[in-house]
Amino acid sequence: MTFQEKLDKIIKKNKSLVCVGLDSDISKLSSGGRDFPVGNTTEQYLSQLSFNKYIIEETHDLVCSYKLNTAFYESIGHEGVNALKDTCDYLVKKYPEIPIIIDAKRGDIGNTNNGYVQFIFNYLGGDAVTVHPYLGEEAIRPFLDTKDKGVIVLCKTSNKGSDEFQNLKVDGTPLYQIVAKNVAKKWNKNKNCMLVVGATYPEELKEVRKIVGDMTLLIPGIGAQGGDLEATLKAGLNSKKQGVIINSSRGIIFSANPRNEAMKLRNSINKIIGE
Ligand code: NUP
Repeated sequence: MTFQEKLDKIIKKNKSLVCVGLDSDISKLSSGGRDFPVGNTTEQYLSQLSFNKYIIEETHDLVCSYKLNTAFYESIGHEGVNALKDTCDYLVKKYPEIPIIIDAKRGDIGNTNNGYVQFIFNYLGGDAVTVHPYLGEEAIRPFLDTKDKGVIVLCKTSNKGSDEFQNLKVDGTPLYQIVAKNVAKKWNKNKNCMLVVGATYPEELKEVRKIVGDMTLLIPGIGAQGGDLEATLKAGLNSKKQGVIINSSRGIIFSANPRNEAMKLRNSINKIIGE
């Protein structure tokens, strides 16, 4: 099954376009003195794995995917990398129908990318990965050639400074639009490409949507980064009123009630789509 097929299935089953970001920053897990229910007990001081299990159990029927940003695991060394792997194993075993996006923002020369492919898809069992486009299609080939896996290319990122390069004009066209065009028209031979566009840039999102047709877009920036949900959906939905994966990490996982937050986001999206 391809990433897109897996995604389409779970969107239908859970009626959700919400991707919960398991950005389980260790410094936030051990503070606050909050109790998290874990199995039949409660724990105050959590490992990344037990926190992730808690979030997954609270939200698995409300999401279309989970996104793990490797930074939050790599930052603490082997314990974190083990937690990343164990969380993926937990999802693969318990909720194999839910796609796992590894937000690793990789991209090197082709030979080196083979190593990333091995780690992210074969070792971790991820279904999709985020990559930088800067080295070009030829270098990204090892990712693109994994036909069943999703390759999500950074196009217009949500951060304040993303204009510096991404909006530079090349022969009159902003660079992010050239990325969108090349990925949609040239890189997507295996129909496994997607793009990242931040919810903080609805105007640019609208332009990207025009260029890429119905392609799926991963959209972070809702929640903690303040992106406007309605403007995002208006600009980002495709002709089938789908084609977006709306990510929220901190806004859900570190809220007082992650299940309620995930449900609120799912329902708000569905309400706007239904209008
Ligand atoms: O443009 C991007 N913006 C962004 O926030 C591309 C990303 N991959 N992300 C990631 O999405 C970011 O690194 C983090 O993992 C998540 C957003 O988290 P939050 O702001 O919802 O907590």
